[in-house]
Amino acid sequence: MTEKKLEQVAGNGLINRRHLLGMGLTGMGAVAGSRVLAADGSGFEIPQWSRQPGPGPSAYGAPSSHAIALQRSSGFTNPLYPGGGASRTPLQHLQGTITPNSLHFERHHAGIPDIDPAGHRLVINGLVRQPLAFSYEDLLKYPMQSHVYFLECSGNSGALLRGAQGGDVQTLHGLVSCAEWTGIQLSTLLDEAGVSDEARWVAAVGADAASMGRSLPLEKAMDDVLVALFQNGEPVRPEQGYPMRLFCPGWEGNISVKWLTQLKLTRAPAQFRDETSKYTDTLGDRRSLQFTFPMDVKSLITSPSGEMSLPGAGLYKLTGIAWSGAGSIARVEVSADGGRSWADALLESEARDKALTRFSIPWQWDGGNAVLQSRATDSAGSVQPTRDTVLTARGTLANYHNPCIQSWGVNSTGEVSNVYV
Ligand SMILES: Nc1nc2c(c(=O)[nH]1)N[C@H]1C(S)=C(S)[C@@H](COP(=O)(O)O)O[C@H]1N2
Ligand SMILES: [Mo]
Repeated sequence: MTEKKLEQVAGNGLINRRHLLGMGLTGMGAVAGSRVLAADGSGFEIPQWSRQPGPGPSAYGAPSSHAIALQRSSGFTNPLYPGGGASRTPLQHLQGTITPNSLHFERHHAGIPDIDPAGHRLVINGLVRQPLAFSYEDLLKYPMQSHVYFLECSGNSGALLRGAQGGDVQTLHGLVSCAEWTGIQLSTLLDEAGVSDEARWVAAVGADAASMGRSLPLEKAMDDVLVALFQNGEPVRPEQGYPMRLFCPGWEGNISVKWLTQLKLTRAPAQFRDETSKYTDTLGDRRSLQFTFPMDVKSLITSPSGEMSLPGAGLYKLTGIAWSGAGSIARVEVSADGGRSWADALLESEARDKALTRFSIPWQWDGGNAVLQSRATDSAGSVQPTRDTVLTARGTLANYHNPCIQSWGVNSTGEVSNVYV
């Protein structure tokens, strides 16, 4: 077999991304291990499953029994906090950019309410010309828009600020997902109620037992916020806010209030619990920043990633996801030597605003130690920072909004783990 020459573009084995674009990797072992057939086609056998018909159609599909059983993972649940908790998306096993609804991460403050849409109302009141109450049926009659957007909890990746040891990408970073959200532009509903001149904020409240509320600046409410009723084409799942949720693109997950039941126009923020005692950013001098909504530019290598193990030296395809609350992803660079040298990754999905982007790059592992990192740049020109930069800027009391570069160490036995460099 002829060995094609692989062009190294950065230290410790990073290969030109163009090899993923038709320059080919055949004959190189680890990535393409395909068998060559005899010219007459002999050696190709008809498998058992092609010899008789299988079962017929089904009512609601399920993954192949041969595919890996994908599962959300949940952490510690607190008995003093019924229904509170989170589950995380298995990023290490997904490809592309859309999170299947069954695997979208969850974060609940008082569990999932069992809402009958026939009895649910969305009320718009406060500083408006005429208060309105919409039923689910009313809302279905409005024109809708569909957009692919990521959703990320601002607590995602917080464990890295605290120096977490070990962990896979799901545990460390699984509070981010991406879906096509379909709904009504919030501005349409607010215009119908007639917003008064003195209104500046919208207090959004959910119908869960937590009555979780957040204050949304009117400017954002009139811009790109949706009242979302559908998620990847089907009604929003109960976990995601059925029958309707607020969706604030690019902003911390907490403000996308689920099970949305009230929008009250006000002069000032309501100072809800989740914008005073939680979801504020405490600085080194113990002052706290409030209303830090946008999510920063960020990326992660999802494979190989923490707790995986590489079978042996050879050629691998590194892949991961990148996103930014400020726009689209312009560039992702990858390093295999802990940030000393960088190479551009291939962007495998279209550049969409406030959505996940998939990247890849080939890597020739020589069997020695390596530190794999990715660094994203967004359409606004912001570059993903290192952990040291984040810790210097935010201090050690910060819990939320950690966009730092993730480092995956690979040792000579092929074990991959979360490391700090
Ligand atoms: N009513 C209500 N809305 C809520 C929450 C909640 O507990 N109750 N959790 C918030 C938080 S902290 C996040 S990160 C997102 C999570 O959305 P998801 O569960 O659909 O992923 O919803 C937000 N909206
Ligand atoms: Mo969150």
